[in-house]
Amino acid sequence: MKLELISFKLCPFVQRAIIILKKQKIDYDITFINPMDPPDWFKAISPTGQVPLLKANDEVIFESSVISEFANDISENDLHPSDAIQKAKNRAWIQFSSTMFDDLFNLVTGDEETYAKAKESLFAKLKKVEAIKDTNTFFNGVDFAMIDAAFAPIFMRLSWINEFTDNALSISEFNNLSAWSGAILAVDEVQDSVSEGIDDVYYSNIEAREGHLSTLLVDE
Ligand SMILES: N[C@@H](CCC(=O)N[C@@H](CS)C(=O)NCC(=O)O)C(=O)O
Repeated sequence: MKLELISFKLCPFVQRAIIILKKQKIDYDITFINPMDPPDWFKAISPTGQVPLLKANDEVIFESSVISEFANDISENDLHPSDAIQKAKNRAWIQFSSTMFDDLFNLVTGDEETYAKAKESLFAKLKKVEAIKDTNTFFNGVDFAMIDAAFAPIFMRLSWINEFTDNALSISEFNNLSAWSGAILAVDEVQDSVSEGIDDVYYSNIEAREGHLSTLLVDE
């Protein structure tokens, strides 16, 4: 099957799909576009106008969670737990985590009030995840799973922001999440899921947005 992932370098949803494709050792081509100024061919095939979009032969698959599930479905190794209840719980927490991207967007772009509300919202969610996460390396134990890929872009962006500021969004109060974040960010496929220098692009993006977060940046 010929696979082409239509992508945008800074997109956390693209990153989730890339991690699964890499973890499953699936061959694919990657094409970068700017979804804010998409080419006509993309507009013609994308129902939502959003990336990621996966072209599988002549078929179009959209929505990052569906692309990730598809990549898992066509692989021998299942990155979900086999137990139906555990799998459902993993999927539920993946969906729960997706709302954190709205918080991250508001944290990067918002004025002081929006930033404060977004931080409160994000940390209330992290607290809930901390309460159900145990001391296992990954979410389900020693093996990296779909849910670990789903959280990777969140932890990566939090670690960038903490590095760029005086730990403005430190998660050190959450012991289980801190350890889990460290384990996820050390995985090769997670590190390889972003282009080199993307952290600098993220820094520049924070500066360019001129939100409250840009006032917290410390010179590198
Ligand atoms: N629910 C979508 C969200 C994807 C998304 O928001 N992608 C952004 C880039 S990170 C995008 O394409 N934005 C352009 C737009 O919304 O017009 C998914 O999970 O694939």
